[in-house]
Amino acid sequence: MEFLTFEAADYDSALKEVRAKYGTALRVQTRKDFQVKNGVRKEKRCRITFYLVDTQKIEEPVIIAEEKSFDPASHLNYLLLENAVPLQRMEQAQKTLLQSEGEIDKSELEIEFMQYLLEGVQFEDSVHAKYVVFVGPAGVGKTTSLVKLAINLRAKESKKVALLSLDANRPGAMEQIKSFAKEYALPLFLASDEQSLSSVLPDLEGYDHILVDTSGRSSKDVELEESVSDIFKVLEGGSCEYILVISASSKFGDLFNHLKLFNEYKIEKLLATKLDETEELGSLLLFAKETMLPLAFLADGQAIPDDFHTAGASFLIPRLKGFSLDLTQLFPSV
Ligand SMILES: Nc1nc2c(ncn2[C@@H]2O[C@H](COP(=O)(O)OP(=O)(O)O)[C@@H](O)[C@H]2O)c(=O)[nH]1
Ligand SMILES: [Mg+2]
Repeated sequence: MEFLTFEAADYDSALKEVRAKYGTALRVQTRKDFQVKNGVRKEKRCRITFYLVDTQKIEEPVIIAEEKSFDPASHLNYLLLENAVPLQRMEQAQKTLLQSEGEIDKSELEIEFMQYLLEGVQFEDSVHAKYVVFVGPAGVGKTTSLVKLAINLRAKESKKVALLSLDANRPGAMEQIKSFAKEYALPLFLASDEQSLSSVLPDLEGYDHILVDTSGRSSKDVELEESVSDIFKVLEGGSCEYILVISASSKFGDLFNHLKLFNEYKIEKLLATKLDETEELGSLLLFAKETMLPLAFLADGQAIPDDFHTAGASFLIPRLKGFSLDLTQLFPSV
């Protein structure tokens, strides 16, 4: 690179003249302002040092698009849709989030929306009772999640864990849990009525946790489940907690229906499955918030035991959609 110098009465004229001679592809490196004597008068001068730039490498000027004025209502609508906030709650969300007087910018609105979804959602990351009963609709992922939880409790908390299946009569169900028990070396006990349960109870004494698998229930087969209810009465003599297993991709209204199917039990917490099948967390989060049932565990795939996590904001927040904020930055360790 070659440096050239040029001198003129002032900086502006020096620049103007070198530009006239060399074009605009030049960069001024230094500028020196000084005075020279011209007879009795002193004259101002300016000397610049400059170099010519390779015009081929000159970057295209960046045209900064004029930023459109921010419209909170339409951005909020976008966030509500992206996260599938149920229609029944849209108006409430709009009222809550757009009421503040004064300007709100995009980041503030996004933070407030995130708080709206998460505030009030409780998390609980373990089980406390001896008998942990998994209930929920058929096919939601009860058996798979129960095996994942058993492996986790054994590996991470060094608990002595056994499985108890009350789903012994349904074709296919028995083979499924037997093969899981064998593959992951988990002790398995079976009971189909009050009597058979009473006979296995003494064998269950030495375990910290017995994870109880049940058959799914739909609104049609409540009566079929009467015998299982009797079994639960026996279990409730010991310490017993119920976990409702729900699918993250279920509709908001259906989640409440699923809870209703088990309303004779005191559901204490939630396990949400199939987070890999949906990117929309609105229904799940609002359901957890409104029922005040803590989210305990999350499953995001079929792999046993890997696709299983204790529930927490650090898992859920980065999965929210439509944000211009980088949500992973809120939880740098994730
Ligand atoms: N994609 C996905 N599939 C799952 C998940 N959890 C369970 N499954 C699958 O859902 C199906 C039903 O699971 P299962 O545990 O038998 O459900 P159950 O009838 O409630 O006991 C099986 O094919 C599981 O592998 C999950 O988190 N994600
Ligand atoms: Mg099952």
